[in-house]
Amino acid sequence: MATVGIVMGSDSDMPVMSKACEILEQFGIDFDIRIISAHREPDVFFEYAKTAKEKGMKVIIAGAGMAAHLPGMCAAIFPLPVIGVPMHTTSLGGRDSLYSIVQMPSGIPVATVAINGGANAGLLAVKILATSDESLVKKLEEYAADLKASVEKKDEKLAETGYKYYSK
Ligand code: RP5
Repeated sequence: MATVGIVMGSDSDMPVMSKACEILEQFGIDFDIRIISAHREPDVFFEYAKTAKEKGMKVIIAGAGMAAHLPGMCAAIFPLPVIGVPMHTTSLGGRDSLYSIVQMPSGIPVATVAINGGANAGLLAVKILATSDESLVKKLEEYAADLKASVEKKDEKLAETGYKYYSK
């Protein structure tokens, strides 16, 4: 049984959605993935969204581009949190996807991340699950500490350039 469902409108979304997969793997969270087009196969989509909760999913991460209705329609049917990932598009730079996903009517929220924000979608799913799992909180704290250490490392390298370095 997967705790997180990852669904996307096309295989062209996979490079972005794979970032969410990587994060969930890193945190040891069970997930499954599907390509489902809400527009081109509404019956398949409806079955997916309708049965997700009984299959054990706690969060759905849905990525889509252009007239990106997949996340919003997931949120209309699935009673638990839905995270929307707007895809970058060549025609409108992903604003089309972003506006389609973020501008949900009152009562049906989708937690929308940045355009191409697959990694943050994964992290947000982890944070939602961490509200009832202390071991995930610990892993999130370690993740944050690693991020800090990586910035400090970059800062130290900068000091080696020979440019006047701002120090306290
Ligand atoms: C959306 O249309 C998909 O989510 C994808 O981002 C976009 C383009 O799909 P393809 O033309 O690559 O199948 O449904």
